[in-house]
Amino acid sequence: MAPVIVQTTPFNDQKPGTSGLRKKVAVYSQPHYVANFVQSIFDVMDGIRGQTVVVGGDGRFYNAEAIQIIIRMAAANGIGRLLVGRGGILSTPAASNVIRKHKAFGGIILSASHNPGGPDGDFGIKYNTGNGGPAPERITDAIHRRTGEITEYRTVEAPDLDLDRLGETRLDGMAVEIIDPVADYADLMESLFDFGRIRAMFQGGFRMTFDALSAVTGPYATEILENRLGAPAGTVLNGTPLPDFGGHHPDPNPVHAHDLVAAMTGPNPPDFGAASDGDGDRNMIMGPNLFVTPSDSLAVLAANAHLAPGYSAGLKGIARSMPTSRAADRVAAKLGIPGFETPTGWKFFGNLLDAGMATLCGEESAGTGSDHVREKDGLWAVLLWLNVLAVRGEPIGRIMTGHWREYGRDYYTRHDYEDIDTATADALMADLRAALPTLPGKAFGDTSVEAADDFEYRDPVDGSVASRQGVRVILKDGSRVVYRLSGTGTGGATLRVYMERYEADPAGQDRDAQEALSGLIAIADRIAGIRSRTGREAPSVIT
Ligand code: G16
Repeated sequence: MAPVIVQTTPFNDQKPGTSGLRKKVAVYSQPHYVANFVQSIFDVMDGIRGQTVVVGGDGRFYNAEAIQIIIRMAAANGIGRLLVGRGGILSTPAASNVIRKHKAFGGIILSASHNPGGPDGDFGIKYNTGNGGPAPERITDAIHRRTGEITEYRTVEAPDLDLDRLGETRLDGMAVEIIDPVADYADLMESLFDFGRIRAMFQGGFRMTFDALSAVTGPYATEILENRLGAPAGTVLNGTPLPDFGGHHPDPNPVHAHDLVAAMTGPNPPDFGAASDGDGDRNMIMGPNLFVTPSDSLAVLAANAHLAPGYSAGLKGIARSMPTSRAADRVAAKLGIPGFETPTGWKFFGNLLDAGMATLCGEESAGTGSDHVREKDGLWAVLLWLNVLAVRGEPIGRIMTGHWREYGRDYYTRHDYEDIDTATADALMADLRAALPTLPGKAFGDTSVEAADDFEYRDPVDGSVASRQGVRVILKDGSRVVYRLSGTGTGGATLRVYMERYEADPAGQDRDAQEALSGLIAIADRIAGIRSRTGREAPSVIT
């Protein structure tokens, strides 16, 4: 079968964002759109010929079509062996694990993560390198440059492969192996956590609800929680992955995970509640009538990780993205280990994990993970929580208040203004940046600005610099406001405003976060003029 060379012309919108190239399905399904991007990956990744590559996606609408295009192109581009998740499905952390376990050259992951799916929803493709993690910016920049020059791509003429049958076939000179998407991942989890103890906790009547939001984690959660850990059938809600996520917005937050929130705030709530997102890398943690912020979750998990067998030797360091609250820094300080502050995007953790400088990483955007893979990992976070709960034998609410009493509480909230006019959002950020030198000393009520900057990160391992990563305003009392535009949306712009205030006094630690932060929320609006510029009276989503 000779490769077919197809002539093409560049698309001018193939610049990867925070995590790969995310676009509406209508954009992705244009002729040559997937092929141009994938050929650009193959062109840029020197040495990929003859190697093993992993392919899988979150199963959303257009996954099946895109994966067949990629398989044919992989054969034409001389890939030696392609590992494909059964049905074309692999959760993002499972794909990271497969890349590492099989020492693959890299992987192509089809996912738009927490973005909505279906014909009118979003689709995405990203490239992960041999360490299992998202490609760093120098590679995504090179891929983007290539998309602007491309004139042809290579494919083979062949019928669609049957992706539902496990085992090996050949396409042209390339071996294609269809692998079980769940087994390796479930084994990895079993190697990190005390399944015996968690099983005993379930046997003792512990109840939990896991909402898979009709997305990719359903089969993983059912296998691990119900089959291996003995949680009763029905523990996993919405456990069948559907191409349109059954109409769910697969973003695990208090707004979109409504079935979970209803269960956890209704009569006789379970002891523990959790949800994951479209591709299985995010997590949401709840207790009865309690939402644990991702920032707090990272801090509590860091303080208790040694209770799980995989982390009993202790942590080497803790890394968090800049907008994530500083709660984890307090734990790092107490443990006497380094704490790192990186830009938003899991790709920035890769070097720290590879160099053995950090063990746990987390982001306010519902991502937590460790050095077991190179992606954030929703079910991993849930299992570490279960391990901690099983060993400590205390309700989650008590663990949270105990943590705040010991370390103080970082009240935290994120306000998202979704789908605002791009020009308005860009102007708001440009004016904020321009105002940075004038902000220090400026008074707001009984406080004033201590410092303000645009976050810049120098990677301590390779020295690469990422600038313009978000505007930070620190007030005299240490409170902080961060402004940045989302890099994962596909329509208009999303302004994210992150606010936090530290409360050391135990008497003040049990308030509602929105109420405790109301003064800071008002200051954040005054500094940036959010309401007057966007015309929005309130954020679209509050987490
Ligand atoms: C992606 C990245 C995360 C990042 C998040 C937020 O998450 O993988 O590391 O924190 O985007 O992005 P933004 O604030 O730019 O929208 P996911 O789960 O969408 O892959």
